[in-house]
Amino acid sequence: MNHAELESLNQRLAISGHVRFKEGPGGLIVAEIANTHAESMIALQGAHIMTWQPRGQEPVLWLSRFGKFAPGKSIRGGVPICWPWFGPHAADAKLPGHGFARTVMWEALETRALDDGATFLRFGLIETEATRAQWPHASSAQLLVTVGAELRIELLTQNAGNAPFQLGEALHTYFHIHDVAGMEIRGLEGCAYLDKVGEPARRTQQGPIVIGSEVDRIYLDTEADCLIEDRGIKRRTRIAKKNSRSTVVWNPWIEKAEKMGDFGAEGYRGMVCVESGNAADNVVTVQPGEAHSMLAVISVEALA
Ligand code: TA6
Repeated sequence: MNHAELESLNQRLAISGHVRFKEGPGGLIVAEIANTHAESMIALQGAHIMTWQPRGQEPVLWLSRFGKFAPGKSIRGGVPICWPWFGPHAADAKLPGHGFARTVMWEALETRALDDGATFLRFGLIETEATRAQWPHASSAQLLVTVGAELRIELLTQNAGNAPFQLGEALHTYFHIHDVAGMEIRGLEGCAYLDKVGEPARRTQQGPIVIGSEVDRIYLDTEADCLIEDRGIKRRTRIAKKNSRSTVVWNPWIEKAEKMGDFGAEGYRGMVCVESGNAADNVVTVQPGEAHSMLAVISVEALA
């Protein structure tokens, strides 16, 4: 985006005391939000929420210091959008894992200063020949974000065609934690999950999730809130959700993080992914003319 385009974007959508657009890392255009409740940065590429930090709190999202910020490259951390499929493409392994939404350009469609002091932003995925070649359905995707004392993220998919399509999706959220050894995840006790580490297997969660090695699990048929309890900074992060039947929990641990090359040596210790989505058995059929909306609401509270 050239300077004049950035100027026009700010003329249309900047709101003093809430949001302005600027060139961010790697030359990516970002919306910089700063209001009385929180600060946040959202890249237009992928409508990628990179940061969210409520005032007086440590960052809630983890963003790798070793991430590659470049056009077409997925940002390591924050909230990558997995859409219109989750994981490898069901039929064509050459297509990008987790779909294309997180690496293509989205446009800022709307910004609003809310009465409670929060900031609302709406983004739309920009379709191209390349996206239509991967996803030959008449559809649209929008991301509606409210940055306040909570972070509300709604992923809205419309089927504008005359045939149903199967949708896989996830808000692949990376959470900042003090240290993985001092953290538990509650809310998924008793849930069935697909264990993707080693031989794929179906298992049932016994008790809270404690992480001491690679974890890569798709919890199925659950609409439960998840609670990340971080003893290191005495904070509980709550992930509530609507119209999401899968929750993915992931930590790459040492070897996989090293192989990925954008975690840094100790990055895996300071993060965990808890992803609200619809994946595997829970993919969604969107009927012609229908809209499907998945919502995640992230909030933090003191851990007594
Ligand atoms: O959500 C967990 C997962 O599917 C892992 O298997 C791992 O691949 C992770 O996503 C990150 O994928 P990415 O394509 O962003 O490197």
